[in-house]
Amino acid sequence: MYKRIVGGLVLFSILATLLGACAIVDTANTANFPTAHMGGSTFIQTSITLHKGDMLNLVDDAASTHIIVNGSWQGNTQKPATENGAPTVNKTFSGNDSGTVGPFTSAGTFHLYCTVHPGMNLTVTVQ
Ligand SMILES: [Cu+2]
Repeated sequence: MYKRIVGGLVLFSILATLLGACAIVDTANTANFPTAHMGGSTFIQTSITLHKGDMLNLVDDAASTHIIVNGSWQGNTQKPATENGAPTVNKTFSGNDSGTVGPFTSAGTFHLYCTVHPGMNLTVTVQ
């Protein structure tokens, strides 16, 4: 009985160490960069400020597909755009997932939108 408890404790501490190590690796990749969240059909925030060289983290908080590209919605019309100094963005989210776009290496104001949801625009200011 005593042996079983000790064995369980050892196993638990090994698992806790492994999980802890994974968590550290996961956050190290993305923690330093700004994050914009997406809901069911909108960006939760419609603008975000980055520093030159930053990546942009995008988090899909909903069970909703988003396809994020360069350009913007103007009314109900998609206006794809190539903006000088902006990285090419073409990132698909399938719901409750996240991803990174960039890096944004030039200062300026850039526009991203979702091809699925009319009006779903994000303005990225890089300084
Ligand atoms: Cu969308």
